[in-house]
Parts: sequence; C-alpha cells; structure tokens
Amino acid sequence: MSSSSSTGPTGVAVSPEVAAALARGGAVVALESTIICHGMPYPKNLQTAMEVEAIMRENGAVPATIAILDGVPHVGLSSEQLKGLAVSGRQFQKTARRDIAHVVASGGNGATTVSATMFFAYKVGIPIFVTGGIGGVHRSGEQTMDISSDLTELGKTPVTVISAGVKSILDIPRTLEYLETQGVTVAAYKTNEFPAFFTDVSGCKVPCRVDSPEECAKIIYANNNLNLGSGILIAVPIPKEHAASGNAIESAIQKTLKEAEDRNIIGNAITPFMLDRVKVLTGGSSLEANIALVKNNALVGAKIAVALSDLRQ
Ligand code: PSU
Ligand code: MN
Repeated sequence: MSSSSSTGPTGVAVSPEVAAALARGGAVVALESTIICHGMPYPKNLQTAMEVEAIMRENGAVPATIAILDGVPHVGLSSEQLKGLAVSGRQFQKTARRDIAHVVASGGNGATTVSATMFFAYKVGIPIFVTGGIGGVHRSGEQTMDISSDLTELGKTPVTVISAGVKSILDIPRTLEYLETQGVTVAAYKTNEFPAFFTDVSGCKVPCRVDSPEECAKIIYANNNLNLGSGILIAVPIPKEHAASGNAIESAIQKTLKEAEDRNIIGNAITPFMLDRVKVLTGGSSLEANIALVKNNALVGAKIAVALSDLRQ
C-alpha cells in the first residue's frame, strides 16, 4: 500500500491534508484503526470510517486516521488506504504501544489501538483523538493483571481521548480507580455519571462534568499550558435513542465471559472476541449502537477540536 505522504525525520508519514492543517493551527482529530480492523466487520467498518471522517470535515476538523502500512506509521489515510485497511481486517496486526517497534521493524501492517494511536498523535502534534470505547481493567483484572495499556498511555501522553466510556465487559469501577492513579483527568460530557458504552449508566460518578465543547477546550488548554504531561478522557454518553437495552447486553456479556473462560481466550484476543460474540448474541444491535456512538463522538470531538484551535489563535 503506497502513499503520497512524505515520511519526515520521525519516520512517520503525515498526509498532505493533515500536515497543512497542523501547520496553520487548524482543528485536527486523530482516529484509531483497531476499531476498523478488529472492532467491526466489513463493509460496515469502511462505511463507518468514511462517515466518521465526513462528519469531522462537515464540522470543520481534519480527520487523521492512524495505522502502520508496510512498516511505516501513517497519520491521515487516503480513501484507498482506508479501504485497504477495512478489507484486510484481521490481517492487520492489532498494535498497542508494546507492538509498535516490532511491526515497524518487520515491515508489517498494524491496526493501532488507543495506546498506539495516542503515541503517534502526540508525536505529530495532534491534541485530540476520537474513538468508540477505550480498553480498561478487565473483570478479574486484580488476579490476571489484564489492564489495557490504554490506561497507562493516558497517564503519560498529553492527548485528549473522546470515547463513550468503557464497556461493561470491563470492570468499570477499577478502571476509574486506575485512571485516578495514573493522574488522568476524567470528564463526562453533559452528565454526572461515567457512561458504559452501550448505555449511559454505570453507577459510577465522574470527578468532573463538562457541558460544552468550549469547556472541554479550556481544560485541554490548561493541561497543555501547565505541561501536566498526562492525558484527558472525555466520556460522551451514547445518544439516548441508540442506547441498547442494558439487560440484553449484560446477559450477552455474561455468556461471552463464560465462553472466553471455557475456551481459554486471554490477553489481547479477549477484547475482539468479546466484541464479536456480544454482537452475535444481541442479533447485531450492539454493532448498530457501536456505530451510532462513534459517529456522535466524532461530532463532539470535531467541535472540541475547533474550540481548541480558536482558543489557541
Ligand atoms: N473497545 C471497543 N472497541 C474497540 C476496542 C475497545 O469498544 O475496538 C479496541 C481499542 O483499539 C482499544 C483496544 O484500544 O481494543 C483495547 O484492547 P486491549 O483490551 O487488548 O488493551
Ligand atoms: Mn489486555
């Protein structure tokens, strides 16, 4: 998969559109590629990725999807590259921070998770990143120590991640505890409760509530001004009309957790396995909910990016 982007001294290829927007201080929003290759089936993954990019452009922000192509990290993909990614799906290696060096060294194709996407976004100067859900502390994580590197990345990389919270396939209270330990600012958008991806309820209160894109931009600005060095998580609840039935999802999750245990699925295979099985068990309604919340996050993320760009002018 070749590209028209030029690879700078950092070894990262930035697309001309993204490079131009960054140079003029315009609004740019990073997007991950694991959600495309491992989180959704073809062709819905491609449709969603294209719609998300379109929503951002309509709202004044330049989208920058991040992936590793033939060993070269790319920030901003052409439509052909995006299609290649969506069609290849699982042939692209799920690439978290720990996998980056190996995928690059071997000339491989990598779909970046939240941790790897944050790393590259920060490297090229993109302050905001939109996704669906982040990884977290897995249920029984206190025994398995399966804690997503997304959480440590948020602790050490000053990028703001917009997500619909974390799925209840994870241990939400422990995820929030871990984020606190890592010093991550966690804010919920127009709510006092941390959302649980498919639903707006988790039973967990957030330390901070924000009610507008401008308010989010001010927090990001303060974080940068003080050189805090840590990230920010803005949790946007799924729009009410798309919220899946909490009970149906929870019973699918319980079944799937049992299956994963019986089949000894562990490590980085758990999240894609759970997503896929929950989708099947809910008759596809979890996928539709997933698509709706990603698009909503794209809208909110674009508005925050524009507000931040205005604040910096
Ligand atoms: N949660 C979702 N969809 C996803 C992921 C998480 O609802 O696609 C992906 C993201 O790329 C996230 C990664 O960074 O899974 C976390 O994987 P792990 O749990 O192995 O750290
Ligand atoms: Mn893990």
